[in-house]
This record gives sequence, structure tokens and C-alpha cells, in this order.
Amino acid sequence: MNNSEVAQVFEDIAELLELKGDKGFKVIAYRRGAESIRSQGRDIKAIWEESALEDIPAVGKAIAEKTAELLRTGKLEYYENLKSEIPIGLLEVLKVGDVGPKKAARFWKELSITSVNELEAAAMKGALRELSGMGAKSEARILDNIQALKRRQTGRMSIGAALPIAEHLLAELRKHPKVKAAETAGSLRRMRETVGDLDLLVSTDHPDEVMQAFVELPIVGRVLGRGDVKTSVELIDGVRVQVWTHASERFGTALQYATGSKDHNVRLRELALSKGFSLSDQAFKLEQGGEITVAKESEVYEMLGLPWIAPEMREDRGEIQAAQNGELPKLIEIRNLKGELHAHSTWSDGKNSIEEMVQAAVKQGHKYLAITDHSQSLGIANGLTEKRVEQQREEIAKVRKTLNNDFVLLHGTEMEILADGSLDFPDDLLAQFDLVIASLHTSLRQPREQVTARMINAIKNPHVDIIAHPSGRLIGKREPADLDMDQILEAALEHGVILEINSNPERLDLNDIYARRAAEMGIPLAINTDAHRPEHLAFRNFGVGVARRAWITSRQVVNCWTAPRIQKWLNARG
Ligand code: DGT
Ligand code: CA
Ligand code: ZN
Repeated sequence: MNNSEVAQVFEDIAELLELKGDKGFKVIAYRRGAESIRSQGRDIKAIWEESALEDIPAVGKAIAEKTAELLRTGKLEYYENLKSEIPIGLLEVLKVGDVGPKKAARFWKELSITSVNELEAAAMKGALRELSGMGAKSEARILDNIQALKRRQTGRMSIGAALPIAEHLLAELRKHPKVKAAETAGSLRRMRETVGDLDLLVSTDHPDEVMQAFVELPIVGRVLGRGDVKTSVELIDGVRVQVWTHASERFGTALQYATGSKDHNVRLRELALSKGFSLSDQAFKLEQGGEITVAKESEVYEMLGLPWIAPEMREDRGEIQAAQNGELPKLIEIRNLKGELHAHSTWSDGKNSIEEMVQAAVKQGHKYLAITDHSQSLGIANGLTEKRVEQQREEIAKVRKTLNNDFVLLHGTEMEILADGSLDFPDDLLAQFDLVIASLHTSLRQPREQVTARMINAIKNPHVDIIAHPSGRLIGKREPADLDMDQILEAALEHGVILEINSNPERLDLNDIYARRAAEMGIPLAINTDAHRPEHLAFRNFGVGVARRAWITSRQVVNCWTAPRIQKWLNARG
């Protein structure tokens, strides 16, 4: 073990003791000792061999003995004992901003939280605000801090976290009198599921003034680099941002370049060269000298004899060839969506009543909404028993009476596919729902054959209409189930089952790759938000992003159907 590994053990001990409620000199002693060992200019092992551990400042008899035990055996009994008393995952929880040992210990004792993921899940469910001394605000802050921690650890953030930050920065930039236009570029504009850094593009004739104003924004933590065209900063919560400035007459090439992807750009530059241009973020340079600047991005493609290609398609997945052949699909847009087919209410783990969810859907401009609460075996989500399904049907009937003729409320269920492959409700009950979603929430780690067979069994049931979030992944948190997707897609096609693109930015499931394959095969897709509260209905933006990355048109998405068409389709399935 080297100095820093030994020091880490003592730092852990200090934190574990604090979690136990110890806050006296012992905690301080371990911290000081750790710090001192870490900053020794000499190898701790050499000092130990000289029997001189106690000469190290802040290292007394107790720490010296423990250090010796660590160096001799690679282990420390005292440390192992502490770890068996206190879940080690709580040390990660302590890395979340605003969470000290006292709070972490309460989360553990009162809510059985032993890891950052469990803390996040509890915060999302609104469970933290129920603790005394906590509220909705401190709960939201903890969620933000968890995001920041994950960014520090993985270097990438979810698009759901990135987009609001980018929108805030764009709004600030657009307020500046010298800014003519400001747009997002990079992976965010392409709607990738995770984003490394934010790229923002500004059109201005006064780059210095604009950059100066930008780096002075209170949200900017430090400046990493400042150039003529590009400034890189780190925001106070660790998010990295690049701002590029260009004169408006060069904005077209600049936006195209900064949007990427790198691979798409490489292809485009090759195409330009074959036509006698060299293409950069600044201009088209001509072989015989001189340059052509373009203000609009579409003109970049026009110069190369291509129609404009949507940013979501720019991944070098055949889009340039499709553009050359005049075969670009007319991608789905948010305004094409007419309804929501997956939403929860307080009947299971949603936060709002059926009525409130209906109002929210109407406000989104939807023409229909399916309430699809969980089924009985999902106890943690307060799943509905057969009896409660009947009661819910009565409430749905009541709410329907209050609705205008042009809005349709569907009574659905999100039914568990159980670990043994059977379904959570019997067929005669399923037949009484307007819409049946089947999904996996448990035993996702089963071997491939087993978990695939479970899913296929659900697909084969004639009452099942939609498979929700097929892989079960949570981005950066839980790996997808090991499904044999070839088999799943074949089965969905054969049985006419709809596959969902779940729009929650934590899920985005199907992902762009499988969504594209499914659509190409002719499997109908749904873009659903899985809303557990009204604000979640806005997640459809991300689901549409996935669909566009999957080259999907409105004709392939059932949420673009009218309510009567959906109803007719559902009735025909029984
Ligand atoms: P990210 O940030 O990792 O999520 O991914 P991007 O795509 O935003 O990539 P980033 O931030 O490294 O660069 C922004 C854009 O700049 C990228 O989409 C295309 C362009 N770019 C960066 N490096 C190169 C390069 O070496 N060649 C070309 N042609 N374009 C580049
Ligand atoms: Ca980027
Ligand atoms: Zn759901």
C-alpha cells in the first residue's frame, strides 16, 4: 500500500465514525493523521521499516499501530469491523453536496438509504421532503448535487440535465445587445443521450465584449481557455461549456462545424474536397484562391448539392448517402404528437390525481391520455389489486363525464412481467382494460435466455398492446437487461405489439439504435413519457429526439394517430 492508499483508509475511518455519531477528537485525529501521511515526502513503507511511524506529525501510537497492521497484512481489523457496522455506500453519499454525516445517517436510519442511487431514487419519489427539517427545496438541491457528483465521476451528463443549463445560458447570451443570434451546437443539438460538454454558438461583430460578458456571468466558475473564436469555461457546478463566436456572414459554416459529429464533418469535408472546396468552420476555400462564406447552415449543404440534414441524423450512419439519393426521411416533430399512452396517478406511484393528469395533458395540446398505473405485484409502487382496478375504472368513468367530446381518457395498466415469466393479471381482467402495457421492473439481471423468454411470453399475450421501456436500463445507473433483441423485435413484429421509446431522460429506452431497427422492420412505436407528475409530460421532447436520431417519421409512431384511430386499433386487438 502506498501513502495515499493508507491515508484513504484513515479518512474512511473518520467518516465512518462520524456516521456512527462520533464527532470528538478521534475523528479529527484520524483526519489529521491521514493528511499528514498523504503529504509525507517519503514512502510510508520505508518509514515503517525504520520503526519511525510515530515520528510523523499527527501520527500517534494508535494510528502508527494501525498503519503497521495495514502495511504488514494489507488489512485492518478495526476498519473491517466499522465497515460491517455501517454500509460502505454511505461514504459515497457523503460526497453529495449538502449531505453531511448527520443527514446521511438519518437517510440511512429513517429511509434505509445506503447508496447514492438509493438516495437519488428517494429524492425523485419525493421521500426526502417528508423528513423533519427537510423540504421540497432541499430535496431538489440534493438531486442537483447528485447530478454534479455523477458528472465529476463520468465526465458526461444526461441530456435532461444539460438542456435546461444550455437554455439558461442561451437566454443570457441573447440578452446582450451585441449578440445577433445564439444557438446550441455539439452533441446537445444532435440530442445524444449524454453530453460531454455544452457547445454554444454566438453570432456577433463584437466577440471580445460578448465573451467578456459571458465569463462574468455568476454561473461561470472559472475560465479554462480564451481564444479568438472559442472560450472554454467551467460552470460553478462543474459543467464545461465552450462558446464559439462568429460574424453573422460565417454563421452557417460555424454552426455546421460545431454541431458535428466529428465523423459526419469528416465525410462532409471529403465531399467538399471532391468538389474542389476545402470546408472549415470559417468558409469554403476555393482551390484557385478566395473563399465563399455562408450565413445559413442550409447553404453549407446546398453548396455540396445536398438537402439540409437534421442535426439528430449527423452521426455518419448513412445520412450523407441518403441525402445524395434524395432518400432522407421526413423526421417526426413534437407537434405531430397527439396523445400520451403511458402515465401514472396517485392510484399507484404518481403524484397527481387522474383529473390533474388529464388537465395537464389537455394543456400540452394532447387529444388523449392513457392512465396506466402499476399492477399488484409491484408493491413498492403501490400497484393495483384486481379490486382497486375496478374502483379505478369507476373513477375513470366519473372523470370522463367532465371531459369535452374531443378528449379521450383511456383506462390502461402497466402490468408487471413476473420473474417466472407469467403476467401479473389474468386474461379476463386484461380484457377489461382499454390498453395494456407490459413491462419488466424486477429480476432484470436474469440470464439472457430467461429474461428474453419472459418478454416474449408477454409479447405473445393477445391482450398486451405495448412493451414499455424494453431494456429496463437507467442511464449511467443500471445496465440494460441482457435481452436477445433480434428475438424480441421479431416477436413484436409477428404479434403486432407496439414498442415504446420511453422519453424519460434517465431511460431513453428503446435507444436510437434499436428504435431505428424496429422502425425499419415495420414495428409500430410509441413515444411515451411515463409521467408520474404533470411536468413529466414535457419529457416527450427527449423521446422525439431519440426517434429523430432513429430516422423515424410520424407515420411510424402511434402517438401521431388520432384518438379514434387509436381506439379502433385497440378494440380490434381485444
Ligand atoms: P461531446 O461533447 O463529447 O458530447 O460531443 P460533441 O459532439 O459535442 O463533441 P465536442 O464537444 O468534442 O466538439 C464539438 C463539435 O466540434 C463536434 O461535434 C464537431 C466539432 N469538432 C470537434 N473536433 C473536431 C475535429 O477534430 N474535426 C472536426 N471536423 N470537427 C470537430
Ligand atoms: Ca460538446
Ligand atoms: Zn410507467
